[in-house]
Amino acid sequence: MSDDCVFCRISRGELPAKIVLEDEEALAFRDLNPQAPTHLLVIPRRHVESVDALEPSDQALAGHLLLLARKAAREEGLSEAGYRVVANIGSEGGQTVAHLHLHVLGGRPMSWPPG
Ligand code: DGP
Repeated sequence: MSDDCVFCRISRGELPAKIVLEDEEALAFRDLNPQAPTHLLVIPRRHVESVDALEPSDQALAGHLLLLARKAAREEGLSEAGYRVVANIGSEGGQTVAHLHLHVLGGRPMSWPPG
């Protein structure tokens, strides 16, 4: 837990967010600055800085986040057409919030490679 981490504060209900799914371990909410018609963020409640900070003991949590991303995508109606799950890591990876999050993007065709 981190007192001033924006995603920890959302997880604790101290900052508003449009939450679409939540459980004891994780939550999914709408990105404030959406890059696609549907843009969700999936985060662990526990403060983990990034995918790169995951430990072998976090295996269950890592899987849980992926399954929550899949569940949220299904509930948003993205599964048939397809969607993208991406994690930005560190400064060159484009990470701006230092709390692990999976972006779930859908509702339009995605291009590759990413910028
Ligand atoms: P990244 O660049 O991968 O670290 O993505 C961080 C995302 O978090 C970015 O798309 C904008 C979003 N974001 C930042 N602050 C907030 C916030 O307070 N609420 C919500 N819902 N999203 C936020």
